[in-house]
Amino acid sequence: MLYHLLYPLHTSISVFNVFRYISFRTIYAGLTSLLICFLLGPWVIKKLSRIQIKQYIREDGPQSHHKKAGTPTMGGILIIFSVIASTLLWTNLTNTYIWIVILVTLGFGLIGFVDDFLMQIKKQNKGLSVRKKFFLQTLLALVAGLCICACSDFSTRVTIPFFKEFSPDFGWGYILFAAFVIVGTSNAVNLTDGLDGLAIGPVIVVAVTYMLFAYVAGNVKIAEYLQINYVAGSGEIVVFCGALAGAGLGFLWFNTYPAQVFMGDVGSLSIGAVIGSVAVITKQEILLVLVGGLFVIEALSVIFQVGFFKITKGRRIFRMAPLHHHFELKGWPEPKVIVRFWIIAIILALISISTLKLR
Ligand code: 57M
Repeated sequence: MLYHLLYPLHTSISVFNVFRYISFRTIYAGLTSLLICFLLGPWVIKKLSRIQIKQYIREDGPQSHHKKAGTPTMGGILIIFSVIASTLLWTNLTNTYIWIVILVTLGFGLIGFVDDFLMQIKKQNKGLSVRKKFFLQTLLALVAGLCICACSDFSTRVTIPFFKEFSPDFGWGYILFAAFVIVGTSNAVNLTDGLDGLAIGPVIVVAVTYMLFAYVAGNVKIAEYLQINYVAGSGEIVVFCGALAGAGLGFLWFNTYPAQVFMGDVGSLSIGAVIGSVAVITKQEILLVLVGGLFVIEALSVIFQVGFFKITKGRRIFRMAPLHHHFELKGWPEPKVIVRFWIIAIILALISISTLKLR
């Protein structure tokens, strides 16, 4: 909105020319969402506590989690609100990709909201059934994939990291592929969100990394120089990633150990899905496996644990899945698991960025 209101004034007041720059708008989008979280955070937490939106803790979980009972959840509402408000203020609203990421955030947020809400009604740690949740996620992700593919000039070629020339064209299959990326990331972030700040830390890292990828993909000269797929209009996604990173930092202020609030499914499902969408739009879809490698590791630990448990009728690879519980049960204090996982997320992001050159 600010872009549309103030940039046109640059012909008479030259200082408004800064609104043209993606870098300027990204910084202020980040600061705006951060400020919204800081200002509204205490009020939202108080409100959630007052209306009894409190986390139910599983009996079978690590002992250390029982003291977390009663922590307000659904703090994701704060993240979604600040990201969207900041995006509306600082992006070019004629950009279709911006509306797609807004709709994905709201749509997946709604699924998470219903899930969290049902948990509150049932007064136990179970919301929507896995089947229903998966169906709704897939439906929405297919719509998002279709909208992305319908954008003019959007290529259905997939970028293969480390290969300059090889970029297979998935054609209509790209919609299914995009939906897979979006649903997979949504669930992987959800699984990771089991310790204070564990998910939101890597979300910030991933948002900052995709800021760079979106900038590169949206700039015809740099894209050509680095020989990566150019995506016209993806530059605005940089501003969105800035808003996401800022909201992540603002939320972390309250979610850091010992957490005053959890994000709930409303937060984890929507943030995960929008990260998947950003990866698709910037055409760094497969690289997300590395950028968001921590989420992948957590999801794989569950897949292997459940698979092994079923095949061997009761034996386990890890003390408990997802992986963060394994280290907790080994006796690592919670902050140690969290910070070490963050360090891994940063290392993976740095390696991913190096692929821009390593090709
Ligand atoms: C939800 N939710 C947290 C909070 C957060 C298939 C199976 C592996 C699924 C998995 C599962 O349900 N995962 C997704 C994870 C829960 O947090 C809430 O959920 C939201 C995110 N969706 O925002 O509202 C608990 O996590 C802790 N927490 C924090 N700090 C935070 O900032 O401490 C969350 C955020 C909270 C709080 O304790 O209550 C969750 O873990 O439930 N299931 C599991 O993760 C379970 N694993 C399991 O059953 N493993 C089995 C195998 C065979 C599948 C095994 O290894 O034997 C564990 N979950 C819990 N306890 N809580 C089991 C033990």
